[in-house]
Amino acid sequence: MLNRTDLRGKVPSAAELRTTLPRAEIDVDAALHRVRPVVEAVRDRGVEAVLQYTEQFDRVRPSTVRVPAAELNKALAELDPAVRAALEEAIARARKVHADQRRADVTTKVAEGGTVTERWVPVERVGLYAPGGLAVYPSSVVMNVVPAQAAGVGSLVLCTPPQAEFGGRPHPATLAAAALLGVDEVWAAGGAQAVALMAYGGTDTDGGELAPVDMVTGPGNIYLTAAKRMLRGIIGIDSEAGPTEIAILADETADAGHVAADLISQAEHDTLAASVLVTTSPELADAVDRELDSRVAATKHTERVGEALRGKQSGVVLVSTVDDGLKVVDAYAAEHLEIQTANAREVAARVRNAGAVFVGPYAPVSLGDYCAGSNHVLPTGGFARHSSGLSVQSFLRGIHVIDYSEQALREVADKVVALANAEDLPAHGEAVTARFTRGAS
Ligand code: HSO
Ligand code: ZN
Repeated sequence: MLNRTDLRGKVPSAAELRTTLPRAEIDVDAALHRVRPVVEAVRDRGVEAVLQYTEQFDRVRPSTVRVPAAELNKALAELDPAVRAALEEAIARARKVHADQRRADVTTKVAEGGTVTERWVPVERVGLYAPGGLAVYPSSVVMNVVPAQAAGVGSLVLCTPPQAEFGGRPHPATLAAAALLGVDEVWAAGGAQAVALMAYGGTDTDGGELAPVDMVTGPGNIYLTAAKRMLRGIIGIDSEAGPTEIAILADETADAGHVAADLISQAEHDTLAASVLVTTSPELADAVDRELDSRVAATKHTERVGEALRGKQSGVVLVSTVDDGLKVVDAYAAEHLEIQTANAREVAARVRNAGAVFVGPYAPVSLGDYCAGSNHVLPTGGFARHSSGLSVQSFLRGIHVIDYSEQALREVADKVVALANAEDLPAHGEAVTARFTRGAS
């Protein structure tokens, strides 16, 4: 069922691998053409334009963009107790991990009387996006809100699409997750119009003020990503999220049923989702194919999963050794990477590029999606070569505080002057010498 690439005995360079390995082509620039008029309309006409596009894309017109607090409380009160307990567990574990990510301010003594402090300050107001569409994502509310709160972000708004079947309000599970996390500002808007509204702000139909944010984070479809790319600069953004990806590095010790189940689990998100198996064992690849045949037929979202697995972005890569497999998965830089080999911990420690690494037979990606404590907003499309997943750090800015005494400045003055002159910027040097020249004011 899965396409095969045979790299046994001949693993190409990382640069070549990047072009050979299966990967979805996502043309965000092409989506920009569709998104630009939406963003400009929201900038110019505010909520009126948001509601116009909401009617067009979501087929519903909410009475207000802001969801009343009573609706949040009602959604929480009516939430299935088992789902509530699961969300509480997910929140508690995520809070535990993210609390440990907080960086302390550091003061470095550079010279006698001269210090540089890096002071970590949270972003003031953040907009978090939770998608609707093919699935509902209360878990993504958790993954966005927890690090922002742990960073100390004072003002949070959650934006998520309204649903026709809930009378123009977002899905109740999403509202309930917001309520559980203590987020009381929720706006019912989706896609590019939501990002534009968060960036520019607006006035709600009832006169309520929707204040602009400094930063927008959270996953969404290609139009949401295009809007984030377009508005970057007016707002900060997290890394651009594409369709989800799972890569599994496995040897003959892996369980074919588990491998198949995990490949299917992420294929369930999207027809463009990528499921890639990198293995030293052709026998395992054959067994996984057999498992996929029966499991794909039996799973709820058969069509979507089948399309994702047959797509050019998914497949099996055969390699001679686990070392070669590591070269392949490093070049691929998957959003999620499972290591299902002998000595999985040791192999996992050698991975250089991945959004998150799942070690051994009992750490499936689904665990990380919900309840591991790790974050599931992770870099896709090979961005794991240079970017990290969402964390407390995403919501902090490091401000350098420079504090030098007269004597400390005097000691380094001639160095500043020499460098300023070398750059033909003598006024830079004069700003220092002015402080030590007689009669200077
Ligand atoms: N695997 C997705 C996150 C998710 N899965 C949410 C289920 N719900 C991207 O990491
Ligand atoms: Zn998932």
